[in-house]
Amino acid sequence: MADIVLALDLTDVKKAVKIAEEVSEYVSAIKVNYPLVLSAGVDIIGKLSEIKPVIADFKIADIPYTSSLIAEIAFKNGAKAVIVHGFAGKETVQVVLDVAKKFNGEVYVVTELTSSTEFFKDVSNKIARMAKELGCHGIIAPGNRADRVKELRKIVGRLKILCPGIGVQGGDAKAVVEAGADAIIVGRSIYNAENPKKVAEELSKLV
Ligand code: 3DU
Repeated sequence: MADIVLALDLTDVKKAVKIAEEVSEYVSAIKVNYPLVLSAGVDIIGKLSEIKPVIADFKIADIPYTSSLIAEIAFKNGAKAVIVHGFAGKETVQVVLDVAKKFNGEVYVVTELTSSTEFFKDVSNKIARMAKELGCHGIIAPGNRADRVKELRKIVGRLKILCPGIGVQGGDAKAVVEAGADAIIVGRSIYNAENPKKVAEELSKLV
């Protein structure tokens, strides 16, 4: 049994909150990204946290100092977890982890993007190893490539694997869960559906 994380990439704040409320019983967390936070302001993290734990997907990928400031803002505003790009390097991931610890928060590391293989293919496994060695809580793995999820599972052991790329991007929910995902991250297939609640319910039965 896997969880569903709602990727709420809407720029209409009212609609975002409405959908989060509608599907809340079927999702374990809400992932916010730049489109919503830049539209609504950072307070949206706290607001959505009242519905479900929020994962701040800022794909932090800067020098350690700047990265620590971004993580601090996310956690101070109520995020339960942040997402950091593994390619930014060990020092960056470590400072983000240090900030997370202060807030009892979690850190997920992007190993490779669903949309790109050309550069990531050589570093993705290394990033996964680093995430495990540093004691991160999990990784973000490509849900549109179940074979990669399977390989990454072997590397990260019991770390959590969260997989975007389901539905609109072509990934199959059942296949990635069988490959070892702990959660699927789903955005457009839910929030653009005529009946988001129904889609979330169906997905929850599937995984
Ligand atoms: O394709 P969807 O609408 O289900 O949204 C997927 C979300 O996951 C979206 O917020 C995107 O920024 C994020 N994501 C990926 O799609 C692929 C990745 O490799 C990492 C994050």
